[in-house]
Parts: sequence; C-alpha cells; structure tokens
Amino acid sequence: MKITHAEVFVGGPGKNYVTLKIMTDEGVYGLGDATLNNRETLPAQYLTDYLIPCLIGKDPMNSEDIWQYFYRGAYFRRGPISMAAIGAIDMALWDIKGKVAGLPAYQLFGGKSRDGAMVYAHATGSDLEALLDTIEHYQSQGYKAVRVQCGIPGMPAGGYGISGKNDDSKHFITQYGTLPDEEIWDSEKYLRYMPHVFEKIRDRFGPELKVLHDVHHRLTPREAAAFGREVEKYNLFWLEDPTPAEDQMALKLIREHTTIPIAIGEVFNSLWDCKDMIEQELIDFIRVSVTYAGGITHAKRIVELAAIHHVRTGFHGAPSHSPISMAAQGHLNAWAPNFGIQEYLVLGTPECDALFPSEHRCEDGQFLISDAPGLGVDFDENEAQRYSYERRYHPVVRLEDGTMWNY
Ligand code: KDG
Ligand code: MG
Repeated sequence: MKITHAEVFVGGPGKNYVTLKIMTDEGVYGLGDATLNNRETLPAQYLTDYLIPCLIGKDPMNSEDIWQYFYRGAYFRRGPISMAAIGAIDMALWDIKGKVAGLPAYQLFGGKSRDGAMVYAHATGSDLEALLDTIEHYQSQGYKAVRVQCGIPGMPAGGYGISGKNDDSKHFITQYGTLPDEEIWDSEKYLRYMPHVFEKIRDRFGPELKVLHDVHHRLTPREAAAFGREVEKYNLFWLEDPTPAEDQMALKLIREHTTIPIAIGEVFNSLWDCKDMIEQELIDFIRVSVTYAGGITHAKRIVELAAIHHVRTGFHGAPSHSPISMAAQGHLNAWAPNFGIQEYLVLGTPECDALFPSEHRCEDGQFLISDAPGLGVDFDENEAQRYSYERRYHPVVRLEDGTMWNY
C-alpha cells in the first residue's frame, strides 16, 4: 500500500479547521486535524511545503517510522506548528490502519476500558447568578462535571473565559476578534472573589458535582499556593493552569502547600514538555491534545508515562479541535487505563455535522465512541467549499496599569 496524494483544507463553520486528507493507491483514505487555534495557516503551510512531499510513495501502515522520520528529521524539533502538522499525519495514518483492519482505532490500542468517557462542559457566567443557572442547565442535561468561570466584580472583562461578548452563557464559545481584543486582569480581585463562588456552588449543588476551574496561567506560584490551600475545602476536581505552564518548578511550591488536584498541559507539544512534572508527580491530570502533541502515537506515549505516576488524562477539548481530533481522543479515552475526564464542548451544529459526519455521540455527560473503522469521522469536501480562512486572534491581557499579562 502506498500514499499517492495528500491535501490540506482550511475553514469551517465559525472555525478555521485545518483538515488533512491522505489518499492511498488502494482507495482507502485517512483524515487528520492540524487546527492550531488562531494560527491555523502555519501548520497548513508546514504540511503543504515540507511534509506532504515526503509522504508520497510511503507505506501508510508504517505510522511509527513516519512519525520518527518527521520528528527526528526536522532537526528544529517540537513546537506547536510542527507538532500539529505531524499530529495530523499521524491521526490520518491511524485512521487508514483502522479502516484496513476493519476495526475502530481503540481496538488497535488494546480495546475498551470503559463504554462511556466522562466529559465536562463549560459553565460560564458574567456574574455568580448567571453561572449558577448555567451549571443547573448542564446538570439537567446529565453532565456530572462542569468547568466554572465567573465574572469578577470590578474587572471589566470579568476574568478568563468571560469575554463580555456572549449573551448566551449556556452556549459559550469565545468569539475571537479580527484583531486581538484587550482584557484587563487583577489577581487581587480574582483571589478575593473566587472562593465565594466555589462556596455558593457547593451550597447549591452539593458535594457530588465535579467542579473544575481554569486559572489560565494567571497567578504567581505564591498566589496559586495560597489560593489552592484556601479553596481546598470545596473539593475541586481540578485546578487548571494555576501558573504559567512553562515554569514547571512553580508547581513544587504549590504542591508543598496544598493537595488540590492540578491539571496542566494544553500548551505542551511533546513528552519532553511534561515528563519532569509527571515523573516528579507534581500534577494530577495531563491536558495535552492529540492535535498539538504530535498525534495519537506521541500522545499515547505521554498517557503511558502518566499512568505509572498516578497522573490521569484530561485531554484538551476546546472547540478549536475539529471532530477528527476529538474522535482520536475519544479512541484513546476508551482505551486509557488512566483516563480521567475529557473536555468537550458540543460542536454538533448542523453545519459542523455536515462537514464532519460521524456516529460518535455525547449523551448524559459521556462521550460514546462509535465502532466505525478507523477514527470514525468523515469529511465532506463539497461542504468544505462553503468555507474559507478568516483571521482571528486570542485576546491579550493587561493589568490595570497597562502591564502585559498572560492570556
Ligand atoms: O486556544 C486557546 C484555548 O483553547 C484555551 O484558551 C482554552 O484554556 C482553554 C481550555 O481549557 O479549554
Ligand atoms: Mg485551559
């Protein structure tokens, strides 16, 4: 079997999905996702200019060798652009392998460890009342876990995840600007208010609800350590990205002061970015995604290292990931012995379903993987003609005095 051709498509309903299609001489094709949020043209270009020409003529069944060829062969290794591009190729090759075998991808990893994978929704409120209502909405839909982000009194944009642009907090998806929006952040106001939010959530919803919260890299290690200790009594499922993810030693201070579960990794691209914190058991959940962390082959290696250090999975699942990489994660979630939870925002608009038809479902707060061969997602090229690339940016963040801060 040989790869004959590969093509990259950029665009989608409300998102610039980067979709790779790899074709073979036997008519079987594979699909991968290289959507690097708000920098989408870069992995697309990397694929077209550098990787696809080397793929032609290769046997698609040799996914490990092809992964090593692109990773070791690049010399300038890692980074989100190249890892997203390699990741898309890798996903497409596992898709082909599954289709050739007539098996869903999870069967190629070792079969199912569970039927449904618990997902968490984003509950967001511009104020506490709105947040509590949103949590109730998700609970009534069967979700057992929610990520809670709340507007902070006195902060103009309200904090991470509250853009102030969305009226409908139940279907919150960040509306990115065509130039970066500027948000204002104040750690003191945030630290004063957030414990009260957790208290009210526990008062209203009791101890069973799994409550997650994303600090989005905004605190210093000392602030995060004190915050973690203060909110420990609310029994969070996890505290995400309490400090900038690249400073891994910051976690030591947090660990010394609190047992709050820590989740990190959505900005990591490789095993090398997270191996020290996994091996030193400084985290509880690893948040890499198959898109940014080099595809299934490499993400699986991270999951296996995590498993021997009591670290569970919590793959990144922001709406920037297309249904293809969400399916790839779904297959890993079905198999992983150390599965924790999956971030999942229901993308299931009719437009998205038409572009990426699949039988995967999200019901009662669980992702249910279909048994279709490969990754189990298709891509409608006619539908794709409706969309083209639209430039977008993440917001940037400043402190009240104008100092730049972390988005
Ligand atoms: O591209 C960045 C977003 O995916 C990120 O801000 C979302 O933090 C995020 C999350 O936990 O989903
Ligand atoms: Mg996050």
